[in-house]
Order: sequence, then C-alpha cells, then structure tokens
Amino acid sequence: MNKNKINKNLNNQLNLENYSSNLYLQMSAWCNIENYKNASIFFKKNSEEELKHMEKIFNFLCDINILPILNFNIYFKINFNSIQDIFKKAYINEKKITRNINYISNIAFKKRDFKTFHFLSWYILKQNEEEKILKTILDNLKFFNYNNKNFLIFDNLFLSKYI
Ligand code: OFO
Repeated sequence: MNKNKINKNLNNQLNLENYSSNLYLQMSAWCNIENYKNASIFFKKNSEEELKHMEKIFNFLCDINILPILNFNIYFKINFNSIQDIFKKAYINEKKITRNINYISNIAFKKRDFKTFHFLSWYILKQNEEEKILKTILDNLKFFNYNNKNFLIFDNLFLSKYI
C-alpha cells in the first residue's frame, strides 16, 4: 500500500519532468522568435536536461519492475507575455518540482525505503542548484530594472554564463 503510494508519486514525478521538458522547449522557441538568443539556448539546454531527469525515473521504475505510465493529458496551451514572465514561470515550475521531490523523499524515508530515498537525493541537490540559478537570474532582472532594450544586454552578458 505505502510502496504503491511511493511508486504512484514517482510516476507523477516522471510526468512532471516530461512536462517541464516540453515547457522549457516552448520557452526556448518563444525566446528565439523574440531574439533573446542566449535565453533560447538556456531553455533548450534545460529542456534536454529535464528529459534526462524523466528517463532516470523511467529506468528506476523499470528496474524495480514497475510499469511507468506516461500521461498524455497534462498538456495545455501556455502563453508568455514577456521574458520576465518566462523566467517567473520557470521558477514557479521548479518550486513545484522541488515540493513534489521533497514529498516523495519524505514518504520514502519514513517508510524506510532507502533505495528510493537514495535515488531521490540526486534530485534534491539538482533542484537546489536549479532554483538557485533561476532565482539569481530573476534577482538580476530586477536589479537591471528590466525592459526589452536592456534585456538584450542582459541576454548577451549575463545569461551567457549559464549556457
Ligand atoms: Fe528536473 O526538474 Fe528541475 O531539474
């Protein structure tokens, strides 16, 4: 019963990673069209990473003989108003991922499922790193007193550090 709860949530996490990959790919396309070239590369790279995160969970479930179930109904059309809006939405998305990872890790630890807990520890550290990067970018956007014109400078100078 409890093991099922852990596997169900791991499967949910797999779908969240898949969703993130598509979300960041869409963000990359938007940035490219709007000429924010480094931001576009940044999100493309993140999209590829999220896919790897999904595959890692997929392989873990297969290894423990659990059938991964891909959810094809989680997608919806999403609009972006500005580059700032995009980074805010990416940060909110990562916070949501972190909450879910912490939630599953907590259940796994309490249930003494140390194999799953150990597996998830990689995600805990990864989330910390990714949230930090997005928060730094958002803080810098505020500091730069963002507008479309100076974002191009920001894109060239600052974002190049993260691609
Ligand atoms: Fe995989 O969600 Fe962040 O990294």
